[in-house]
Amino acid sequence: MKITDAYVNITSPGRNFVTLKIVTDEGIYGLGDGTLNGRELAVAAYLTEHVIPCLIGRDPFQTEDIWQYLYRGAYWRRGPVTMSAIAAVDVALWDIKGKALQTPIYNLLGGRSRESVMVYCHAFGKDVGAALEDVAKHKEMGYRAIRVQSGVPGLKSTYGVGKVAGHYEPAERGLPTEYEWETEAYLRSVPPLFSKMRETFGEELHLLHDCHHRLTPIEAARLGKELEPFHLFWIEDPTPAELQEGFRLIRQHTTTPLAVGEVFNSLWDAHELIRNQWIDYVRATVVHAGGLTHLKKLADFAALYHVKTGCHGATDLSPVSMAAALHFGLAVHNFGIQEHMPHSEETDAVFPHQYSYQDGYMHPGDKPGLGVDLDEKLAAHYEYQRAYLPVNRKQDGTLTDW
Ligand code: GCO
Ligand code: MG
Repeated sequence: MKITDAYVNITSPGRNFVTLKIVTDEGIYGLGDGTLNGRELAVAAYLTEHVIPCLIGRDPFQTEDIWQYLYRGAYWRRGPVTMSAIAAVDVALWDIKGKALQTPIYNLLGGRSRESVMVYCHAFGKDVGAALEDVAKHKEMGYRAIRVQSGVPGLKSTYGVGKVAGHYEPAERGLPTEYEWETEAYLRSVPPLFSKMRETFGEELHLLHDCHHRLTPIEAARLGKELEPFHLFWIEDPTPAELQEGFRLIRQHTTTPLAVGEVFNSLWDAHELIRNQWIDYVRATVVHAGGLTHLKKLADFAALYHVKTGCHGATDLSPVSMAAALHFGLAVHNFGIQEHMPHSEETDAVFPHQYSYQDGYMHPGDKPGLGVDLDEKLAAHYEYQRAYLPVNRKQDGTLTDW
């Protein structure tokens, strides 16, 4: 089998998505997601200008060699743009392989290690009362694991809390929105939020929380310690992770489990974190960390150190990525949990898919390959619209991490 053509599709059914389609001489094609929120066109250009010309004529079964060719062969390694582009190629090739062999991708990754994968959803509210209501609603929908975010008294906006109830999409069209941040107010607000959650919902429900890179290690250590009585499943991205050693300090002070890595591009971003057992869950995803070929290596490395997967799954990861994540989650032994932020109806219509949700669990479906398609006619109705993630400033105007 040979690759005869490949092209990038850019569509915006409510939000932007970049999809790579690779076509073969046997008529089988594969899809890969290359969406990088707020920087979509950089990946699209990387693919069109620099990657696609090197793919034509290659054997799509050579996922390892093609991965190495694009990674080592570029000389310039890693980074979100490069690794998302490599991921788009890699996943499209696994899709082709699955279709050609007439088997779902999970069978090519080791087969089923479980019946289905536990997912967590997002609940939020402008205050504790509203967050409680939203958690109750999601519990009713069968979710066994719920991430909870609430507004911070004194701040006009914060990460994870939508302007309207029930809908949160951080990227906005137009230029970046500016958010406001005050660490002390935030640190005071989180323990009472989770105290109320446990008081209301008991111990069985898994509760998660995303700090979204906003704390220093010692602040994160304080938060983790104060949350210990409420037995969280994890706190996520407590501090920016460029300095992997920062996690040593957090770890020395708290038994609250730590998750990190939605912005990681490769195993090297998590190497020290895993090797030193400073984290419990690694959140690197198929799309931003080089595809299934690389993420499988990362997961296998993490398994040696009791670190489980907890892959990113926000709406900026297209249904193509969601399907890949579910095949991966069904297969890898050290799967922990998968994030599930359902897409809009428009997005689901553009990407018809086999995966399904039931009672807090998801399954990728048993169709050969990924089990996702791209309706190119429908996609053409939704033209790309420039959009950005917000930026964040402290109350004195200093730019800080969003
Ligand atoms: C999450 C993430 C997202 C990111 C978003 C950025 O845990 O789901 O933090 O909400 O902010 O994916 O593109
Ligand atoms: Mg997050």
